[in-house]
Amino acid sequence: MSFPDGFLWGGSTSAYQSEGASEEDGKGKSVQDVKEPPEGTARFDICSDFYHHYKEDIALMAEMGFKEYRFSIAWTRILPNGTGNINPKGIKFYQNVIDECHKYGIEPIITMFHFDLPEALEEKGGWLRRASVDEFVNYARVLFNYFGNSVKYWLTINEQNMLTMQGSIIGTGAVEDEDEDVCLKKTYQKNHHMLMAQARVMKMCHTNFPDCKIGPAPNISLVYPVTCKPDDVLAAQDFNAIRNWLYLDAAVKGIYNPIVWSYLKKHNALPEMENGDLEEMKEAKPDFIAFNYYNTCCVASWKDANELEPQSLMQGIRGMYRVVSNPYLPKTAFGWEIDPEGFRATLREIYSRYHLPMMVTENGLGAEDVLENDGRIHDTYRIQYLRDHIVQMDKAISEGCEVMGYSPWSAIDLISTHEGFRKRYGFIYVDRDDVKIGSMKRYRKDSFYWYKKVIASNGADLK
Ligand code: BGP
Repeated sequence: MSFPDGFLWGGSTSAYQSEGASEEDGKGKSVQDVKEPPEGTARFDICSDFYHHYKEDIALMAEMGFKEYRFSIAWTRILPNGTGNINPKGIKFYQNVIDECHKYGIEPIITMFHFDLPEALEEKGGWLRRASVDEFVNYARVLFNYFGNSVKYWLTINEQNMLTMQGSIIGTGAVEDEDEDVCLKKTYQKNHHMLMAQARVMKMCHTNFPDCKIGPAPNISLVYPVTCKPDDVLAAQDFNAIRNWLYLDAAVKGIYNPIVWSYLKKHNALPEMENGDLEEMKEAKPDFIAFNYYNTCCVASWKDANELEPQSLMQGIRGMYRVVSNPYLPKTAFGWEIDPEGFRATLREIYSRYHLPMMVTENGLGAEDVLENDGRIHDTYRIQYLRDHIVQMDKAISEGCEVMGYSPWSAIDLISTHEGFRKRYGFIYVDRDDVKIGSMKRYRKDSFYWYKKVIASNGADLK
């Protein structure tokens, strides 16, 4: 067992998926509040009602022995219109949450932005406008001013790569245009603004709050070639660059990944930049790399493609690669491949590319858990999933990877990005479903008791 002393065991949530109270105490609307959820899935207005249950929920996290709790701040609770007036009740709420964590010795780890752009900004054009850089920097300044002295760990943007590659599924505004190349350009223009915003915020953090640590939080997972045919290997390198390295090369080294750059250039889709942008990106340095990991993916060269058109950058790019399923991996009930060894491979790869400490900010299994009559939830499949991943993380650490913490998704049940409340991830069951708001009572799942032992033994007892 190789987990270092002080290893940050904990769990994650995001504001828009857990808090609810979407119109309470002066909160403004975010893009998540106005989107139409897929049929049969819950709206994001009540969620797990963490807003009213945070004391109880954090007490349960403390009972599990959490060393950290990673949560996000809703931009619209702090600045209801995205810019302008600060909402004192929003500040108060998050100060209460932070204080409650400290009460139990839990380190709060805050994501500044987790998929919930203020609708007022989206209406003006959102991240497509250069002004979005200043808007995010302004919001981050408010967060540092109020919470910079009580929160040590900060994450800038959750899964910027997923926002870029599948914004329409997440509900954060897909770009639309009849011309595919124009769509591509707009997509990467937004991405450039996020990269610039992140760079400035990392710099601001280090200048003004030298005791704080900050990093990006993309979703990183290795892309495998479907065979050892050189064309498949090149296809895997292409998708690795587009899915993963673009985001970390920019955040850590301040450079644009050359494979992505040449692909954008070929399609006349290079983002517009201002003088000094690339220099600013180079000046900003993260203290660690936070990343979310669920599964690897597998690609084949486009040359062997059949007629199927990829629908998104996540499925493939005509002429380059297409995503295929991996015949060696089992799947969850929701069809997600399960690949613990891929987790280890991903940790190794990130560490050998960037040599920065890593923080795992999401990893977990979504399932339709059943609350038994005796109030128990036997989520053995989740225990199995987490155990297998922890074993591989342990190996990666013993092979020299620096890992600071592990924060599974999710600390408590919450609403999935697009598959509703029935797709549960938590250690703590919340009594509601997609149609009916139940008692909202909290129940400890079997994984709750299991994870408690894992934390108490610093990862030694995984039984
Ligand atoms: C990540 C997001 C989370 C979370 C998780 C599980 O991409 O950061 O917000 O939702 O995935 O995904 P899903 O909810 O689609 O099952």
